[in-house]
Amino acid sequence: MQNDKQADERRRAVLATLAPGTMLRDGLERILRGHTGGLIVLGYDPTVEELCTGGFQLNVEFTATGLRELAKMDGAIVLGEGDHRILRAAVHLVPDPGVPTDESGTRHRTAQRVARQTGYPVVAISKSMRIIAVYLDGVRHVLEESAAILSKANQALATLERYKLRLDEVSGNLSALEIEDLVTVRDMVAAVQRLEMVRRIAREIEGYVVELGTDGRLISLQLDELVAGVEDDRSFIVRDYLPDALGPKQRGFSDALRELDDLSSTDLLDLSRVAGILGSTGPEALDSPVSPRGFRLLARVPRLPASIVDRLVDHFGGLQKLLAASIVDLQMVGGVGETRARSVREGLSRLAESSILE
Ligand code: 3AT
Ligand code: 3AT
Ligand code: MN
Repeated sequence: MQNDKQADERRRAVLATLAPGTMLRDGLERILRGHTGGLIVLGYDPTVEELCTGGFQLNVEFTATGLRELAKMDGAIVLGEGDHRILRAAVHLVPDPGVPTDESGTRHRTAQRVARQTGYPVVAISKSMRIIAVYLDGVRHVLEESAAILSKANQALATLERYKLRLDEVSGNLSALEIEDLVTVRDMVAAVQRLEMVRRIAREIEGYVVELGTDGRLISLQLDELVAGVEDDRSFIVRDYLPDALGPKQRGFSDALRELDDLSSTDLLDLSRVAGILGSTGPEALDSPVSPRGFRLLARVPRLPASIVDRLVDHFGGLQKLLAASIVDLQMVGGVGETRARSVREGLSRLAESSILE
């Protein structure tokens, strides 16, 4: 799971350097339109040097037009890592023939082998199929046209919107139950589950945004708006309900968040599994009553700094006590003067009024 995540991060980082709007992508598109094909290694070190035979040593600044001109020659182009300086052109690459490849054409076989052998990404632009592909540790990833990615991204955004509506419902319901002190593990876990589902689809859309580069700006704006506060709410809810000390291993707050992250999509649908991560196990765990500490609702009180929220929760120990606290009680907490006490009191009362159970 952790390895999957690292591979995914790396894939995104590489795709970002190849996304529309970058000079590199501009160069690749020019080669594609020029129908010459191309083979480009995105990094140079002694391992790459050993695979290079023939060609020309250049070491010149990268330009998209330069890249396209050089691709008219047979052979491969080698760019520096990061700055993409054009180091060598028209080289014949001779990777170890023992490195496995499932491609058939010589350009693509070479690209896959060089990527596996050197660890650098290698781009192959096919002359016959008119496709740009990047090999990352031997895995082929086709750079699709923005229109195709956009349509997938829009579909995912529509799903996200539906998920978000459902999340707002579940989370509003939880707030109302919290105020009445009627929460069961099931209600709390349902909100955590929905938050996690929204995060996951959002993460998928972030991937499209990376691949879209400058073409993904509108998608990115819509995404930001839909997921505003979701990340925070997820950690507030865990801080609200995670029992203080969880067994001898002292599983803490960040362990719980990571375990939620690592849940498979099937396990995420199982409320008992999610409840387990939040410290409720046993046959009737889902129906047992629980009370929040108050982090999530206090975060909805305007202009209240996180440090004060922490102190308030520390002092009162739970949401019910906070709701019952008078302005004088609130002022007992360090850093809370009369004005702030009043605004906390009013903020909480407003929340209580607005979330009366339907
Ligand atoms: P042309 O004059 O362009 O025909 P060339 O020496 O410039 O020949 P290219 O690099 O254009 O050669 O390669 C043309 C094709 O030759 C590409 C590939 O299908 C085939 N080819 C080249 N090297 C090998 C090889 N080692 N094994 C099998 N096929 C090869
Ligand atoms: P296309 O889809 O036809 O573009 P391919 O994988 O079928 O790619 P080819 O065998 O047709 O590849 O070879 C096309 C060119 O790829 C020929 C040469 O300029 C380049 N090429 C192939 N192998 C190497 C290599 N080992 N080093 C440098 N350039 C190579
Ligand atoms: Mn070919």
